Amino acid sequence: MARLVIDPVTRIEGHLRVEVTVDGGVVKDAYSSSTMWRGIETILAGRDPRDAWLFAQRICGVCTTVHALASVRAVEDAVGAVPPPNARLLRQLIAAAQFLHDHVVHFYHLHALDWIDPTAALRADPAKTASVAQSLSDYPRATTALFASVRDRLKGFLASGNIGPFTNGYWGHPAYRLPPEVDLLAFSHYLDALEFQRDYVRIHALLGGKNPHPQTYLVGGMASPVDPASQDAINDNTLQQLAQLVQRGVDFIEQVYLPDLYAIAQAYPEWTTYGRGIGSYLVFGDYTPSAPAKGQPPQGGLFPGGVLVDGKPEPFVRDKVSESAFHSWYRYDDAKASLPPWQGSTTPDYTGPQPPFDQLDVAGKYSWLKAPRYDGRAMEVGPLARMLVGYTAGDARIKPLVQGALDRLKLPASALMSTLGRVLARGLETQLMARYSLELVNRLRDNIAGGDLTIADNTKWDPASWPDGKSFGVGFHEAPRGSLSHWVVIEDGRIRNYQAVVPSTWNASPRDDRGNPGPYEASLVGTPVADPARPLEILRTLHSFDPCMACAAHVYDADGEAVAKVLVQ
Ligand code: NFE
Ligand code: MG
Repeated sequence: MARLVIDPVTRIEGHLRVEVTVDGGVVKDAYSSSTMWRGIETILAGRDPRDAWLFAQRICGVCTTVHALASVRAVEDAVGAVPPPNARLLRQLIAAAQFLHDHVVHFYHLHALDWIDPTAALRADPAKTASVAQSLSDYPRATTALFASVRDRLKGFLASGNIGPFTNGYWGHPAYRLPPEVDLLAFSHYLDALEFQRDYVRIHALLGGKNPHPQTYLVGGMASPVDPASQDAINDNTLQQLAQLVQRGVDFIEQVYLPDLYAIAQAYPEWTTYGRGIGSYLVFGDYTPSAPAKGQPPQGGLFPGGVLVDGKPEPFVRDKVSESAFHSWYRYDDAKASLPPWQGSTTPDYTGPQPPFDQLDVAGKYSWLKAPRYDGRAMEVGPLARMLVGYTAGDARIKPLVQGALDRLKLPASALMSTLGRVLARGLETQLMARYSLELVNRLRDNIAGGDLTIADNTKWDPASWPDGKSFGVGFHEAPRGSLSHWVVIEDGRIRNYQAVVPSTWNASPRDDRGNPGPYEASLVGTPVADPARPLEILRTLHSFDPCMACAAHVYDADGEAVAKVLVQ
């Protein structure tokens, strides 16, 4: 029995540590710990609720914009402001751009190197690579000369000894199994994806002034005027640029991302049997034309809301959400309580060992993440949850999309509940979002052309117009990593309590007061580990969730120290 510690888990955002026990080459038990805390919830207490989104948005620089959106929605829900159609469309367009950008960054820059070995790509034949590429898609950058030049660049880069994010990769690990030509093809697309992601966020510059952290939100609507004829507003020229960028997104997803995803999926069929996880899924629902009802998530949108408990569909019920801090470094008055977010508290209470240390006390508190629960259960949120809930509900867009992918890979639907299923679901919903973005541009154009230039409901700007006494608001959003909610309590024009329940908190959650594990913890059990000093397989499953512990400066240790520590017990 070996205890394996991976700290930091790299190629993610923020600080994640996992401790696993490995026996007979298989993970028997796992503990997930976030080793950082930033305290935005406590920073928000006492502030003007109209400013909250500016602070909340700084929770993360990778899932930029999503916390601004959840925050304005929460405050609008509390004070009764209803954003008009243009504002709702602009917000969806900004969020959709984020969604596409984030998933492309994840697939190529945060996860692909778990499946492709760039050192093996050096053995590829550029002419064969070109014919593989041309057999997979119509993407024009697929010539022998291009792949020869990429291979030479890669060779020079690896020989330079200064290989940045590629340092300490587990290159040559027996779990890498792609043909060298597919390694070279995917690596070439890794480079193309850098350019794509840089260009695609121009949508945020056009609609939000900048990226990360677009600046045009407003409680009640948006602060960016729309006027087809004005140079100082979102105008016809902006709409044309948006349409071009969005079309580029559709092309990149369909010609590059999805073909690469299928090529990887076909090479690693056993990864549809590992990484199942908790087996229950939660989706709030989002991307809908209408404004949400008071205290409820957006209904009837691109992503239908719902819950799957051990395969059984149920409607989402808001008041079943709570957070336990039994194994988390926070103090609750009643340590065993699981608190609904409006009654939640954030009082830090670090009781862990002082560094340097070998192991966390996993019988006690061991993470800066609380344990969100739905009706007392851990739930997986994110792409797989969205695709499974939509598929099970027979959603008109999601069902055929998922069925088509399953048929193509000759897989049963149950195979989706796996490491590779999570990666596949992310690719499929990226395609869905790319096509939906085209619709959004058209709807915005039509709405403006019809003469509606309203961008905000200003009737609830003045705190004198807000409800007397305490008011409660919740803002739901389906962020790239999953279901996000911000919960606010307002009194006398000030924030009395602010709680964010974030996708990675659901997925990376520690155990709760009843000892039930979170999704990362459950998903690692049963994962094979061929070489405990190079736990590539554990990274595959963890990265399939796209972990984010929150945005923080994070340095990969180029000497390899403390990246893996194996204790034999
Ligand atoms: Ni910082 Fe995020 C997304 C949110 S998950 S990446 O998507 O909310 O913690
Ligand atoms: Mg929180």
